[in-house]
Amino acid sequence: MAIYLGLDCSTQGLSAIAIEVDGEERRMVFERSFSFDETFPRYRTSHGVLPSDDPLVAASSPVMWAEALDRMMGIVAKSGVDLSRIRAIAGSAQQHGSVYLTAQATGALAGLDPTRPLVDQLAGVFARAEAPIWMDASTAEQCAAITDAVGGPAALARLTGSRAFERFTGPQIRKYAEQDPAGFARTDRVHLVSSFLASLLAGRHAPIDPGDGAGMNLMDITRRDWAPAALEATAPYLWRRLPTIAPSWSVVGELAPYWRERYGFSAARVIAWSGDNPCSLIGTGIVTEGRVAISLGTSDTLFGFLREPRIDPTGAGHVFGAPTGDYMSLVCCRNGSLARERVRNMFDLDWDGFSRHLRDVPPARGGAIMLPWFEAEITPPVLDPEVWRFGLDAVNGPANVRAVVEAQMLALALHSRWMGVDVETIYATGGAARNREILQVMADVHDADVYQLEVGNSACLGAALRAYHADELANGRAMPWEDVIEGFVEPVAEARVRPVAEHVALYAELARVYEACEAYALGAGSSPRDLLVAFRQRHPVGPLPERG
Ligand code: XUL
Repeated sequence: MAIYLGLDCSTQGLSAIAIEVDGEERRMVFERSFSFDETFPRYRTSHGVLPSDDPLVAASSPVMWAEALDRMMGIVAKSGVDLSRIRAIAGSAQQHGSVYLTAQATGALAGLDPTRPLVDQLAGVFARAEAPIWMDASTAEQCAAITDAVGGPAALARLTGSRAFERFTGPQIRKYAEQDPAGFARTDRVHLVSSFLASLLAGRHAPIDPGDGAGMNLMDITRRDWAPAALEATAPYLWRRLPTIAPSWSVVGELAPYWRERYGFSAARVIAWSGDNPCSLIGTGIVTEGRVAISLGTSDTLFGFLREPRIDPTGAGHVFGAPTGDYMSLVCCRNGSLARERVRNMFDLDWDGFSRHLRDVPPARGGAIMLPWFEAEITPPVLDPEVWRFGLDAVNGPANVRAVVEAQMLALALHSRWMGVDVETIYATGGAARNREILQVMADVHDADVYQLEVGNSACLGAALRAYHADELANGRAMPWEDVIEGFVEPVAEARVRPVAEHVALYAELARVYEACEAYALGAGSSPRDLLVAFRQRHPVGPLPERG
């Protein structure tokens, strides 16, 4: 019976899932996660991010990711999973983050010594000690310069699938090349987090897949290859510093001797890694059009499957490659789990208390709106973080808890309209998808049935499923994706959350108030006061519990 291993290097930690497949019989045989902050305190990360004086800057440590990979492979080796049956390994990683390697990296990757820990062998490999990550918002200037050079936001979006975004790798590379030309001159290869970790496993430079490549503002979205105009607009001689782009199912090579000799793994195939959202697409079973998933993780994302690329005319969303060879649409809100956590902590709650507060307050109560921009926001674009409250004070715990969740759901709904999907079913994934009260708000705002999936970490599961698919393909068996995912991405039937008609109607009205508040806060609309007052007149406010 074959076993496939999926790894997921997220913002806050590393996970592994092993699945076993024997024809119709399929099951998960191993699942483990650890957080970077707790496991590797010496890197001084908070939620996986290095300390920074500039609130717009967010970076992490590529050495820490390497150490985490080494640790996890050691855990898998001792877990009792039969290593000789692991046929292929694929991975998922937070998108957009970049790792800058020197020319020494090629030799170091090829010559990893199994008798010494991985990180001890990476001295001299990094041209830059830190890796900017997707939470970075410090490249507005570089975004503007790249946009100009390519012919405007619409031209860049048509070419690469997105207008310029601060967190995307191209603007990050341009900033590095401008601010540290010596460091950039030392840079022989710029990897994404995904291709960097795949390179460590295979002992050679791995390609970037079109799922993650599309998050760079550098890849031609229709040709699935580097876009020369975007490369030129970004940094000198960039073409020779980038890995190749290859299909998501590419076999990078065999697991390097380091892993086999140090831990006893067999010569499993290493499959190209992809981004966490493209992997989640597979791990939530979205391999056809018309369904969407919402991932409530460090970031909140909403994504769906596309046969052809479709560009968001409002400039908020993205088109990425899908690991099936098709496309996916995505919107990403940065103030996801950390914003929920901020509100929870503000009122001294645990997650049960948070849920209780959500239950206590009726939907759309008083038309209250919070814009939870605790940190710079991606969707809508906000570089000066500020939390706005309309018809809401900062002291009532229950009202604030409901307001933060409602705002997050309303923002996802508003900014995903361009996808043109008539959402009937949503697959919910990510840590907060365990919370039924949050899923009820999701169902009511989107007027859709919401399903929780049996496996919570869909990015990691998606990676394991991609390993299975790619291994079969390499053996000459092209499996339909429906067959690949079967038995693994089952929604928990009893966990279906249905929309409540009365709430759906209320949220349709509240969405207009939300939209006006957002436009006002962004300096693009007049005061939402009249709308809010009218909402309150139609829906008089009942008493509010004073808890919190
Ligand atoms: C997607 C995005 C985040 C990261 C981290 O564009 O920036 O979802 O992938 O999860």
